[in-house]
Amino acid sequence: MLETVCSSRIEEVMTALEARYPDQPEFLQAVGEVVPSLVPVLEQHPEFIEANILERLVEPERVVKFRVSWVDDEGNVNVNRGFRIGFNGAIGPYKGGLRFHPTVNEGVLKFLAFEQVFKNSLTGQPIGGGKGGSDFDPRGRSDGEVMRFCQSFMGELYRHIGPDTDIPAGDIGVGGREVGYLFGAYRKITNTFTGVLTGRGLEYGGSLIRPEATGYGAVYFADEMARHSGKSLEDKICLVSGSGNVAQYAVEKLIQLGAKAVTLSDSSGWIHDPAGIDNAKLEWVMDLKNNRRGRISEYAEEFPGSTFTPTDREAASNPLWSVPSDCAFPCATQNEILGTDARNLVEGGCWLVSEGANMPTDPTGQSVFREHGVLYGPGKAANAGGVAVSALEMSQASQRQFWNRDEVDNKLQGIMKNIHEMSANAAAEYGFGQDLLHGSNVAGFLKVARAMLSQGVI
Ligand code: NDP
Ligand code: 2IT
Repeated sequence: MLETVCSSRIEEVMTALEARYPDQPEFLQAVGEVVPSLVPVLEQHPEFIEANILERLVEPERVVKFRVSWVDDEGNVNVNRGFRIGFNGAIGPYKGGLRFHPTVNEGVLKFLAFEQVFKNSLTGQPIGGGKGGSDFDPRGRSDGEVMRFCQSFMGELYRHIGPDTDIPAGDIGVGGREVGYLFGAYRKITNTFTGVLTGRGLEYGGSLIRPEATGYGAVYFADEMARHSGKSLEDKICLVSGSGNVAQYAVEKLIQLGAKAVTLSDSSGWIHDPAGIDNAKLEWVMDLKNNRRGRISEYAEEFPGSTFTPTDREAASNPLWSVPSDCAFPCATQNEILGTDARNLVEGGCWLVSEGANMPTDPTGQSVFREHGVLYGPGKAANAGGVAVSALEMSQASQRQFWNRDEVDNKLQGIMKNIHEMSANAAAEYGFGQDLLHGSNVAGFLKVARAMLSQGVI
Protein backbone atom coordinates (compact mmCIF):
# COMPACT_ATOMS: atom_id res chain seq x y z
CA MET A 1 0.00 0.00 0.00
CA LEU A 2 2.74 2.42 1.07
CA GLU A 3 4.72 1.40 -1.98
CA THR A 4 1.77 2.42 -4.19
CA VAL A 5 1.51 5.79 -2.45
CA CYS A 6 5.23 6.43 -2.95
CA SER A 7 5.18 5.30 -6.57
CA SER A 8 2.20 7.47 -7.40
CA ARG A 9 3.77 10.49 -5.64
CA ILE A 10 6.91 9.97 -7.70
CA GLU A 11 4.84 9.64 -10.87
CA GLU A 12 3.03 12.90 -10.09
CA VAL A 13 6.31 14.73 -9.63
CA MET A 14 7.72 13.27 -12.86
CA THR A 15 4.57 14.07 -14.88
CA ALA A 16 4.53 17.66 -13.63
CA LEU A 17 8.22 18.03 -14.46
CA GLU A 18 7.70 16.66 -17.98
CA ALA A 19 4.86 19.10 -18.55
CA ARG A 20 6.90 22.03 -17.24
CA TYR A 21 10.16 21.29 -19.06
CA PRO A 22 9.30 19.45 -22.30
CA ASP A 23 12.29 21.11 -23.97
CA GLN A 24 14.84 19.79 -21.45
CA PRO A 25 15.19 16.08 -22.36
CA GLU A 26 18.58 15.59 -20.70
CA PHE A 27 17.30 17.03 -17.43
CA LEU A 28 14.21 14.82 -17.52
CA GLN A 29 16.44 11.83 -18.27
CA ALA A 30 18.70 12.57 -15.29
CA VAL A 31 15.75 12.93 -12.91
CA GLY A 32 14.05 9.86 -14.42
CA GLU A 33 17.20 7.88 -13.68
CA VAL A 34 17.12 8.78 -10.00
CA VAL A 35 13.48 8.66 -8.92
CA PRO A 36 12.83 4.90 -9.28
CA SER A 37 15.61 4.36 -6.73
CA LEU A 38 13.75 6.48 -4.20
CA VAL A 39 10.57 4.37 -3.88
CA PRO A 40 11.82 2.21 -0.99
CA VAL A 41 13.50 5.23 0.62
CA LEU A 42 10.28 7.24 0.72
CA GLU A 43 8.46 4.17 2.06
CA GLN A 44 10.80 4.13 5.03
CA HIS A 45 10.79 7.90 5.43
CA PRO A 46 7.25 9.29 5.19
CA GLU A 47 8.64 12.53 6.65
CA PHE A 48 10.32 13.15 3.27
CA ILE A 49 6.96 12.89 1.54
CA GLU A 50 5.29 15.16 4.09
CA ALA A 51 7.94 17.83 3.59
CA ASN A 52 7.63 17.43 -0.19
CA ILE A 53 11.38 16.87 -0.43
CA LEU A 54 11.18 15.29 -3.89
CA GLU A 55 9.33 18.17 -5.49
CA ARG A 56 11.77 20.64 -3.94
CA LEU A 57 14.78 18.55 -4.95
CA VAL A 58 13.95 18.62 -8.66
CA GLU A 59 13.72 22.43 -8.86
CA PRO A 60 17.02 24.31 -8.89
CA GLU A 61 17.41 26.84 -6.08
CA ARG A 62 18.50 29.37 -8.67
CA VAL A 63 19.32 29.75 -12.37
CA VAL A 64 21.31 32.75 -13.55
CA LYS A 65 21.36 33.54 -17.30
CA PHE A 66 23.35 36.30 -18.89
CA ARG A 67 24.72 37.68 -22.14
CA VAL A 68 28.42 37.29 -22.93
CA SER A 69 29.69 39.72 -25.58
CA TRP A 70 33.27 39.55 -26.78
CA VAL A 71 35.46 40.61 -29.71
CA ASP A 72 37.24 38.00 -31.86
CA ASP A 73 40.65 38.36 -33.54
CA GLU A 74 39.06 39.81 -36.70
CA GLY A 75 37.35 42.53 -34.70
CA ASN A 76 33.86 40.98 -34.97
CA VAL A 77 31.56 41.31 -31.98
CA ASN A 78 30.24 37.90 -30.84
CA VAL A 79 27.41 37.12 -28.45
CA ASN A 80 27.05 33.94 -26.39
CA ARG A 81 24.77 32.86 -23.58
CA GLY A 82 26.17 32.30 -20.07
CA PHE A 83 24.55 30.30 -17.27
CA ARG A 84 25.15 29.33 -13.66
CA ILE A 85 22.81 27.02 -11.81
CA GLY A 86 22.81 26.58 -8.04
CA PHE A 87 20.80 23.39 -7.83
CA ASN A 88 20.92 22.46 -4.18
CA GLY A 89 22.95 24.07 -1.39
CA ALA A 90 21.62 22.09 1.57
CA ILE A 91 24.93 20.39 2.42
CA GLY A 92 27.38 23.08 1.35
CA PRO A 93 28.06 25.92 -1.09
CA TYR A 94 27.20 25.16 -4.72
CA LYS A 95 30.07 23.31 -6.38
CA GLY A 96 30.45 22.09 -9.93
CA GLY A 97 32.15 22.74 -13.22
CA LEU A 98 31.68 25.10 -16.14
CA ARG A 99 31.12 23.64 -19.60
CA PHE A 100 31.97 25.60 -22.76
CA HIS A 101 30.47 23.73 -25.71
CA PRO A 102 28.05 24.66 -28.52
CA THR A 103 25.50 22.11 -27.23
CA VAL A 104 25.20 23.87 -23.85
CA ASN A 105 21.73 25.11 -22.92
CA GLU A 106 19.72 25.41 -19.73
CA GLY A 107 18.41 21.83 -19.89
CA VAL A 108 21.89 20.31 -20.33
CA LEU A 109 23.24 22.34 -17.42
CA LYS A 110 20.25 21.41 -15.25
CA PHE A 111 20.95 17.72 -15.88
CA LEU A 112 24.59 18.21 -14.96
CA ALA A 113 23.77 20.28 -11.86
CA PHE A 114 21.17 17.73 -10.72
CA GLU A 115 23.70 14.89 -11.07
CA GLN A 116 26.21 17.01 -9.19
CA VAL A 117 23.93 17.23 -6.14
CA PHE A 118 24.06 13.45 -5.65
CA LYS A 119 27.70 13.11 -6.67
CA ASN A 120 28.87 15.80 -4.28
CA SER A 121 26.88 14.24 -1.47
CA LEU A 122 28.57 10.88 -2.15
CA THR A 123 32.05 12.39 -1.80
CA GLY A 124 31.38 12.96 1.90
CA GLN A 125 32.62 16.54 1.49
CA PRO A 126 30.51 19.58 2.47
CA ILE A 127 29.58 20.69 -1.06
CA GLY A 128 26.21 21.39 -2.67
CA GLY A 129 25.49 20.88 -6.36
CA GLY A 130 25.87 23.46 -9.14
CA LYS A 131 26.92 23.75 -12.77
CA GLY A 132 27.33 26.46 -15.37
CA GLY A 133 28.79 27.28 -18.72
CA SER A 134 28.18 28.74 -22.10
CA ASP A 135 27.38 27.77 -25.68
CA PHE A 136 30.77 29.30 -26.60
CA ASP A 137 32.91 26.90 -28.67
CA PRO A 138 36.60 27.23 -27.73
CA ARG A 139 37.60 24.95 -30.63
CA GLY A 140 39.67 26.81 -33.21
CA ARG A 141 39.80 29.97 -31.08
CA SER A 142 43.12 31.65 -30.27
CA ASP A 143 44.35 32.05 -26.68
CA GLY A 144 43.49 35.75 -26.94
CA GLU A 145 39.92 35.03 -28.00
CA VAL A 146 39.46 32.49 -25.20
CA MET A 147 40.88 35.01 -22.70
CA ARG A 148 38.56 37.80 -23.83
CA PHE A 149 35.59 35.43 -23.73
CA CYS A 150 36.50 34.29 -20.18
CA GLN A 151 36.91 37.90 -19.03
CA SER A 152 33.50 38.87 -20.41
CA PHE A 153 31.90 35.74 -18.90
CA MET A 154 33.38 36.52 -15.47
CA GLY A 155 32.33 40.17 -15.83
CA GLU A 156 28.83 38.98 -14.96
CA LEU A 157 29.42 35.64 -13.19
CA TYR A 158 31.50 37.22 -10.39
CA ARG A 159 28.36 38.69 -8.77
CA HIS A 160 26.88 35.26 -8.23
CA ILE A 161 29.83 33.19 -6.98
CA GLY A 162 32.26 33.27 -4.06
CA PRO A 163 34.40 30.90 -1.97
CA ASP A 164 31.51 30.35 0.48
CA THR A 165 28.66 30.70 -2.04
CA ASP A 166 29.41 28.91 -5.29
CA ILE A 167 32.76 27.54 -6.47
CA PRO A 168 33.02 26.73 -10.20
CA ALA A 169 35.69 24.53 -11.84
CA GLY A 170 36.31 22.91 -15.23
CA ASP A 171 34.29 20.53 -17.40
CA ILE A 172 34.15 20.02 -21.19
CA GLY A 173 35.98 22.89 -22.88
CA VAL A 174 37.18 24.36 -19.59
CA GLY A 175 40.62 23.24 -18.47
CA GLY A 176 43.65 24.83 -16.83
CA ARG A 177 43.91 27.62 -19.41
CA GLU A 178 40.30 28.75 -19.02
CA VAL A 179 40.32 28.45 -15.20
CA GLY A 180 43.42 30.68 -15.20
CA TYR A 181 41.75 33.42 -17.25
CA LEU A 182 38.54 33.17 -15.22
CA PHE A 183 40.44 33.37 -11.93
CA GLY A 184 42.49 36.36 -13.12
CA ALA A 185 39.34 38.23 -14.10
CA TYR A 186 37.61 37.43 -10.78
CA ARG A 187 40.65 38.50 -8.76
CA LYS A 188 40.87 41.81 -10.58
CA ILE A 189 37.16 42.66 -10.43
CA THR A 190 36.69 41.74 -6.77
CA ASN A 191 40.10 42.75 -5.40
CA THR A 192 40.35 39.43 -3.54
CA PHE A 193 42.53 36.34 -3.80
CA THR A 194 40.34 33.45 -2.67
CA GLY A 195 39.60 29.82 -3.50
CA VAL A 196 36.64 30.84 -5.68
CA LEU A 197 37.50 28.44 -8.49
CA THR A 198 39.10 25.00 -8.31
CA GLY A 199 41.35 23.37 -10.84
CA ARG A 200 43.71 26.32 -10.41
CA GLY A 201 47.36 26.12 -11.39
CA LEU A 202 49.79 25.03 -8.67
CA GLU A 203 51.35 28.51 -8.65
CA TYR A 204 48.11 30.17 -7.58
CA GLY A 205 46.41 27.91 -5.08
CA GLY A 206 45.70 24.72 -7.02
CA SER A 207 46.02 21.19 -5.67
CA LEU A 208 48.28 18.41 -6.81
CA ILE A 209 46.33 15.52 -8.41
CA ARG A 210 43.32 17.74 -9.36
CA PRO A 211 44.01 17.39 -13.11
CA GLU A 212 44.38 13.62 -12.69
CA ALA A 213 41.54 13.15 -10.19
CA THR A 214 38.52 12.34 -12.37
CA GLY A 215 40.30 9.84 -14.63
CA TYR A 216 42.26 8.25 -11.78
CA GLY A 217 39.08 8.12 -9.67
CA ALA A 218 37.10 6.34 -12.39
CA VAL A 219 39.82 3.68 -12.58
CA TYR A 220 40.07 3.37 -8.77
CA PHE A 221 36.30 2.86 -8.76
CA ALA A 222 36.60 0.20 -11.47
CA ASP A 223 39.36 -1.50 -9.51
CA GLU A 224 37.13 -1.54 -6.43
CA MET A 225 34.21 -3.05 -8.40
CA ALA A 226 36.52 -5.68 -9.92
CA ARG A 227 38.12 -6.62 -6.59
CA HIS A 228 34.71 -7.09 -4.96
CA SER A 229 33.98 -9.65 -7.70
CA GLY A 230 37.30 -11.43 -7.24
CA LYS A 231 38.72 -9.94 -10.45
CA SER A 232 41.45 -7.45 -11.33
CA LEU A 233 42.18 -4.93 -14.07
CA GLU A 234 45.62 -6.35 -14.80
CA ASP A 235 46.10 -7.34 -18.47
CA LYS A 236 42.50 -6.39 -19.25
CA ILE A 237 41.57 -4.82 -22.60
CA CYS A 238 39.94 -1.45 -21.93
CA LEU A 239 37.94 0.82 -24.25
CA VAL A 240 38.20 4.52 -23.46
CA SER A 241 36.21 7.23 -25.25
CA GLY A 242 37.10 10.92 -25.34
CA SER A 243 40.65 12.21 -25.37
CA GLY A 244 40.35 15.17 -23.03
CA ASN A 245 41.19 15.58 -19.37
CA VAL A 246 39.23 12.60 -18.03
CA ALA A 247 40.17 10.16 -20.79
CA GLN A 248 43.88 11.02 -20.63
CA TYR A 249 44.23 10.34 -16.91
CA ALA A 250 42.00 7.27 -17.05
CA VAL A 251 44.47 5.82 -19.58
CA GLU A 252 47.45 6.86 -17.40
CA LYS A 253 46.05 5.02 -14.38
CA LEU A 254 45.06 1.98 -16.47
CA ILE A 255 48.66 1.73 -17.69
CA GLN A 256 49.90 1.96 -14.08
CA LEU A 257 47.58 -0.90 -13.07
CA GLY A 258 48.81 -3.11 -15.90
CA ALA A 259 45.66 -2.84 -18.07
CA LYS A 260 45.70 -2.19 -21.80
CA ALA A 261 43.74 0.80 -23.15
CA VAL A 262 43.17 0.39 -26.89
CA THR A 263 40.83 3.22 -27.96
CA LEU A 264 40.37 7.01 -27.69
CA SER A 265 38.00 9.38 -29.49
CA ASP A 266 36.93 12.95 -30.11
CA SER A 267 33.90 14.37 -31.85
CA SER A 268 35.48 13.70 -35.28
CA GLY A 269 36.07 9.97 -34.76
CA TRP A 270 37.95 7.29 -32.83
CA ILE A 271 41.26 5.46 -32.92
CA HIS A 272 41.94 1.80 -32.26
CA ASP A 273 45.45 0.76 -31.27
CA PRO A 274 45.44 -3.03 -30.70
CA ALA A 275 49.02 -2.87 -29.36
CA GLY A 276 47.79 -0.63 -26.52
CA ILE A 277 48.39 3.01 -25.66
CA ASP A 278 51.61 3.05 -23.65
CA ASN A 279 53.14 5.93 -21.68
CA ALA A 280 55.07 7.35 -24.65
CA LYS A 281 51.96 7.34 -26.85
CA LEU A 282 49.90 8.90 -24.06
CA GLU A 283 52.47 11.65 -23.62
CA TRP A 284 52.13 12.35 -27.35
CA VAL A 285 48.31 12.47 -27.03
CA MET A 286 48.56 14.91 -24.09
CA ASP A 287 50.79 17.21 -26.11
CA LEU A 288 48.47 16.89 -29.14
CA LYS A 289 45.32 17.70 -27.16
CA ASN A 290 46.54 20.08 -24.46
CA ASN A 291 49.24 22.08 -26.27
CA ARG A 292 48.78 21.72 -30.02
CA ARG A 293 44.96 21.37 -29.67
CA GLY A 294 44.90 18.90 -32.57
CA ARG A 295 42.54 16.10 -33.57
CA ILE A 296 42.75 12.44 -32.48
CA SER A 297 42.86 11.34 -36.17
CA GLU A 298 46.55 12.37 -36.11
CA TYR A 299 47.24 9.41 -33.76
CA ALA A 300 46.76 6.92 -36.61
CA GLU A 301 49.23 8.85 -38.78
CA GLU A 302 51.79 8.89 -35.94
CA PHE A 303 51.53 5.28 -34.73
CA PRO A 304 51.56 2.50 -37.37
CA GLY A 305 49.27 -0.42 -36.58
CA SER A 306 46.54 1.86 -35.29
CA THR A 307 43.44 2.94 -37.23
CA PHE A 308 41.22 6.01 -37.28
CA THR A 309 37.48 5.78 -38.06
CA PRO A 310 35.57 9.02 -38.62
CA THR A 311 32.28 9.57 -36.80
CA ASP A 312 29.24 8.55 -38.84
CA ARG A 313 26.46 10.81 -37.55
CA GLU A 314 23.78 8.74 -39.34
CA ALA A 315 24.83 5.43 -37.74
CA ALA A 316 22.63 3.92 -35.03
CA SER A 317 25.62 2.79 -32.99
CA ASN A 318 29.20 3.82 -32.27
CA PRO A 319 31.63 1.13 -33.55
CA LEU A 320 34.12 2.01 -30.79
CA TRP A 321 31.94 -0.02 -28.40
CA SER A 322 32.05 -3.08 -30.73
CA VAL A 323 35.77 -3.66 -30.16
CA PRO A 324 36.16 -6.85 -28.06
CA SER A 325 37.06 -5.84 -24.52
CA ASP A 326 36.91 -6.56 -20.81
CA CYS A 327 36.16 -3.07 -19.53
CA ALA A 328 34.80 0.23 -20.85
CA PHE A 329 35.45 3.77 -19.66
CA PRO A 330 33.18 6.27 -21.45
CA CYS A 331 34.92 9.61 -20.85
CA ALA A 332 33.54 11.97 -23.54
CA THR A 333 29.96 13.12 -23.09
CA GLN A 334 26.32 12.25 -22.29
CA ASN A 335 24.39 9.53 -24.14
CA GLU A 336 27.39 8.04 -25.92
CA ILE A 337 26.37 4.45 -25.03
CA LEU A 338 22.86 3.70 -26.30
CA GLY A 339 21.06 0.33 -26.17
CA THR A 340 22.79 -1.09 -29.27
CA ASP A 341 26.20 0.05 -28.04
CA ALA A 342 25.59 -1.63 -24.69
CA ARG A 343 24.58 -4.86 -26.45
CA ASN A 344 27.71 -4.65 -28.62
CA LEU A 345 29.85 -4.20 -25.51
CA VAL A 346 28.30 -7.26 -23.86
CA GLU A 347 28.72 -9.32 -27.04
CA GLY A 348 32.36 -8.24 -27.20
CA GLY A 349 32.96 -9.66 -23.72
CA CYS A 350 32.83 -6.46 -21.65
CA TRP A 351 32.04 -7.19 -17.99
CA LEU A 352 32.77 -3.82 -16.36
CA VAL A 353 31.78 -0.23 -17.19
CA SER A 354 33.03 2.72 -15.16
CA GLU A 355 31.72 6.12 -16.26
CA GLY A 356 34.24 8.97 -16.37
CA ALA A 357 31.70 11.13 -18.21
CA ASN A 358 28.36 12.37 -16.85
CA MET A 359 25.38 10.22 -17.93
CA PRO A 360 27.19 8.59 -20.88
CA THR A 361 24.87 5.56 -20.85
CA ASP A 362 21.19 6.05 -21.68
CA PRO A 363 18.45 4.19 -19.75
CA THR A 364 18.20 1.41 -22.39
CA GLY A 365 21.95 0.87 -22.19
CA GLN A 366 21.74 0.71 -18.40
CA SER A 367 19.01 -1.96 -18.64
CA VAL A 368 21.22 -4.02 -20.95
CA PHE A 369 24.07 -3.87 -18.43
CA ARG A 370 21.69 -4.81 -15.60
CA GLU A 371 20.25 -7.78 -17.56
CA HIS A 372 23.72 -9.13 -18.32
CA GLY A 373 25.21 -8.62 -14.87
CA VAL A 374 27.82 -6.13 -16.08
CA LEU A 375 29.58 -4.42 -13.17
CA TYR A 376 28.33 -0.89 -13.73
CA GLY A 377 29.73 2.20 -12.00
CA PRO A 378 27.40 5.14 -12.79
CA GLY A 379 28.99 8.54 -13.40
CA LYS A 380 27.74 10.16 -10.22
CA ALA A 381 29.76 7.58 -8.26
CA ALA A 382 32.60 6.66 -10.62
CA ASN A 383 33.60 10.18 -11.72
CA ALA A 384 33.21 11.84 -8.32
CA GLY A 385 36.99 11.87 -7.83
CA GLY A 386 37.30 15.17 -9.71
CA VAL A 387 34.96 17.16 -7.57
CA ALA A 388 36.22 15.37 -4.45
CA VAL A 389 39.74 16.64 -5.09
CA SER A 390 38.24 20.05 -5.90
CA ALA A 391 36.87 19.98 -2.35
CA LEU A 392 40.34 19.02 -1.10
CA GLU A 393 41.68 22.02 -3.04
CA MET A 394 39.14 24.21 -1.18
CA SER A 395 40.29 22.78 2.17
CA GLN A 396 43.92 23.44 1.37
CA ALA A 397 43.13 26.98 0.21
CA SER A 398 41.22 27.86 3.35
CA GLN A 399 43.92 26.41 5.60
CA ARG A 400 46.70 28.01 3.51
CA GLN A 401 48.23 24.54 3.31
CA PHE A 402 49.62 22.46 0.49
CA TRP A 403 49.45 18.67 0.63
CA ASN A 404 51.92 16.52 -1.31
CA ARG A 405 51.01 14.20 -4.19
CA ASP A 406 50.78 11.07 -2.08
CA GLU A 407 48.62 12.73 0.56
CA VAL A 408 46.06 13.87 -2.03
CA ASP A 409 46.19 10.61 -3.99
CA ASN A 410 45.67 8.56 -0.81
CA LYS A 411 42.69 10.71 0.14
CA LEU A 412 41.27 10.29 -3.39
CA GLN A 413 41.64 6.50 -3.19
CA GLY A 414 39.95 6.48 0.23
CA ILE A 415 37.06 8.59 -1.08
CA MET A 416 36.49 6.34 -4.12
CA LYS A 417 36.55 3.25 -1.92
CA ASN A 418 34.11 4.88 0.45
CA ILE A 419 31.72 5.86 -2.36
CA HIS A 420 31.74 2.26 -3.56
CA GLU A 421 31.05 0.96 -0.07
CA MET A 422 28.29 3.49 0.67
CA SER A 423 26.59 2.76 -2.66
CA ALA A 424 26.87 -1.02 -2.23
CA ASN A 425 25.52 -0.82 1.33
CA ALA A 426 22.62 1.43 0.35
CA ALA A 427 21.73 -0.92 -2.53
CA ALA A 428 21.68 -3.90 -0.20
CA GLU A 429 19.77 -2.09 2.55
CA TYR A 430 16.99 -0.84 0.26
CA GLY A 431 16.46 -4.09 -1.63
CA PHE A 432 18.46 -3.39 -4.78
CA GLY A 433 20.95 -6.25 -4.39
CA GLN A 434 24.32 -5.19 -5.75
CA ASP A 435 23.00 -2.50 -8.11
CA LEU A 436 25.33 0.48 -7.73
CA LEU A 437 23.12 2.78 -9.81
CA HIS A 438 20.25 2.49 -7.34
CA GLY A 439 22.71 2.37 -4.43
CA SER A 440 24.49 5.60 -5.37
CA ASN A 441 21.17 7.38 -5.97
CA VAL A 442 19.93 6.34 -2.53
CA ALA A 443 23.16 7.10 -0.67
CA GLY A 444 23.53 10.48 -2.37
CA PHE A 445 19.88 11.37 -1.73
CA LEU A 446 19.72 10.51 1.97
CA LYS A 447 22.25 13.08 3.18
CA VAL A 448 20.75 15.89 1.10
CA ALA A 449 17.15 15.01 2.07
CA ARG A 450 18.03 14.92 5.78
CA ALA A 451 19.82 18.27 5.52
CA MET A 452 16.82 19.79 3.70
CA LEU A 453 14.45 18.48 6.34
CA SER A 454 16.57 19.96 9.16
CA GLN A 455 16.67 23.37 7.51
CA GLY A 456 12.91 23.78 7.16
CA VAL A 457 10.94 24.99 4.20
CA ILE A 458 13.13 27.59 2.51
P1 NDP B 1 37.48 17.80 -22.23
O1 NDP B 1 36.94 19.02 -22.86
O2 NDP B 1 38.85 17.81 -21.67
O3 NDP B 1 37.36 16.57 -23.22
C1 NDP B 1 36.14 16.21 -23.77
C2 NDP B 1 36.36 15.08 -24.75
O4 NDP B 1 35.11 14.55 -25.14
C3 NDP B 1 37.03 15.54 -26.03
O5 NDP B 1 37.76 14.48 -26.56
C4 NDP B 1 35.83 15.90 -26.91
O6 NDP B 1 36.10 15.87 -28.29
C5 NDP B 1 34.87 14.79 -26.53
N1 NDP B 1 33.50 15.29 -26.71
C6 NDP B 1 32.91 16.33 -26.07
N2 NDP B 1 31.67 16.51 -26.51
C7 NDP B 1 31.47 15.57 -27.43
C8 NDP B 1 30.36 15.24 -28.24
N3 NDP B 1 29.20 15.93 -28.17
N4 NDP B 1 30.50 14.17 -29.08
C9 NDP B 1 31.67 13.48 -29.14
N5 NDP B 1 32.76 13.76 -28.40
C10 NDP B 1 32.65 14.78 -27.57
O7 NDP B 1 36.41 17.43 -21.08
P2 NDP B 1 36.60 16.46 -19.83
O8 NDP B 1 37.53 15.35 -20.15
O9 NDP B 1 36.83 17.30 -18.64
O10 NDP B 1 35.10 15.89 -19.69
C11 NDP B 1 34.70 14.65 -20.26
C12 NDP B 1 33.46 14.14 -19.54
O11 NDP B 1 33.77 13.93 -18.15
C13 NDP B 1 32.25 15.07 -19.54
O12 NDP B 1 31.07 14.29 -19.55
C14 NDP B 1 32.36 15.79 -18.20
O13 NDP B 1 31.11 16.29 -17.76
C15 NDP B 1 32.85 14.64 -17.33
N6 NDP B 1 33.50 15.00 -16.08
C16 NDP B 1 34.57 15.83 -16.05
C17 NDP B 1 35.19 16.12 -14.86
C18 NDP B 1 36.42 16.96 -14.79
O14 NDP B 1 36.97 17.08 -13.68
N7 NDP B 1 36.91 17.53 -15.86
C19 NDP B 1 34.67 15.60 -13.59
C20 NDP B 1 33.59 14.66 -13.74
C21 NDP B 1 33.03 14.40 -14.95
P3 NDP B 1 36.20 17.25 -29.12
O15 NDP B 1 37.49 17.85 -28.70
O16 NDP B 1 36.15 16.84 -30.53
O17 NDP B 1 35.00 18.08 -28.71
O1 2IT C 1 31.24 16.93 -13.40
C1 2IT C 1 32.06 17.22 -12.51
O2 2IT C 1 32.05 16.66 -11.41
C2 2IT C 1 33.07 18.23 -12.80
N1 2IT C 1 33.12 18.73 -13.91
C3 2IT C 1 34.04 18.66 -11.74
C4 2IT C 1 33.41 19.70 -10.85
C5 2IT C 1 34.33 20.35 -9.85
O3 2IT C 1 33.83 21.26 -9.18
O4 2IT C 1 35.49 19.98 -9.71
